[in-house]
Amino acid sequence: MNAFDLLGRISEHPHVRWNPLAGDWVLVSPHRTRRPWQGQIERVDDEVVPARDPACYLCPGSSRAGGITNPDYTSTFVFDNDFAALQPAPPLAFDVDDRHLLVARTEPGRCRVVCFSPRHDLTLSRMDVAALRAVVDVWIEEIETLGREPSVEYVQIFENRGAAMGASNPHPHCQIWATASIPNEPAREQGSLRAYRAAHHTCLLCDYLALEDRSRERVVCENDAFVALVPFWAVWPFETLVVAKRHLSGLDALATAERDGLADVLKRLTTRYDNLFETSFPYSMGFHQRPFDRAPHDEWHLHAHFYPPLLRSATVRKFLVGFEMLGTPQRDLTAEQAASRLRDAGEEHYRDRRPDAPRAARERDRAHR
Ligand code: H2U
Ligand code: ZN
Repeated sequence: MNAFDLLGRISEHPHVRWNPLAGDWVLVSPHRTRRPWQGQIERVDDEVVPARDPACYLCPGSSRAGGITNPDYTSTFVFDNDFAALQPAPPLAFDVDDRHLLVARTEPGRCRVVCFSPRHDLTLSRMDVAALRAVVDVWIEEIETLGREPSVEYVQIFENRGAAMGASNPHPHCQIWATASIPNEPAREQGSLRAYRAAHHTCLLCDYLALEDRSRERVVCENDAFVALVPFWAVWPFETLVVAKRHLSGLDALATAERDGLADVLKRLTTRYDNLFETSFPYSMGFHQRPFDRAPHDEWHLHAHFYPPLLRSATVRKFLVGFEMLGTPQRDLTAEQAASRLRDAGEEHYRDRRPDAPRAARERDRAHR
């Protein structure tokens, strides 16, 4: 039996799947899903968030820590994190290695905060595509500026959305951390991408996209520039990978139409996420791309990971604990089932569809468009 037919038959049985990017395994236990997925999906009304919150330190005109006042911005707004985890010039520079057991060095870096919108109550899913495109442009400007700094080797853009993922504030924003070395996750991926290229003379993600394009089982949505899919090796229940269709090493290599394509796919995917449990869907997301060490890095293929914690409803989340902390991450729902549910979730936002959506929120949304 060929691999394609075999893969179609494994979905009923416990098995492990290989993650070729991270270089590790995930345990899939699909027989356990018959139980939860026949249950009713709970609907939880979103809390009504005001369009502007005087207590929010990200809103236009607000005061931040240290007494700085935000400008009256009308689109995006970027600033240096007042509580930065990294400093550009740490006071003590050191590099120690005691028998390869006690190893440490200073890590200079910069931390930035990007507000996506002056509106306190929006999310990527509720912003229009033109506003999302402005966010894409800011990301590119930031990586270009930070990537030029001699001490910067990697620029990590990430968004923690929702209290479930530890976001401190509902105001739509992300963070950018520029570091002097490559963080663990992109470093692992770089090793995998390089090894694959050396062995096959092709790109791991280009080859993977071709397989997914043929089967269509795990594709959620796409446009000319990007595909959003549930990776075969997904760990989080509704984890997705947003992959550039063209072999590009970073956001800064996106052509104009591809930048539009990124804004479009982000809007559509986050809308599907919100629709899944009719809630403002929490997640951590971020881009992986080449480091800024001035080497060409042809092995890199631009992509974003979305890691949402929700499993069964707006109130039931997945915990990576027990066997998953000490052994291997495990999932019940298969990647194929998750992709099918995200396809079914549709791209008309539930708040536009649902007559009982909070009235104030509806009116504000209308005023915004
Ligand atoms: P998170 O919600 O992802 O934590 O992002 C908010 C960031 O905003 C957080 O990193 C910063 C915090 O350090 N912040 C400021 O820079 N200035 C402030 O006045 C409050 C919060
Ligand atoms: Zn705000």
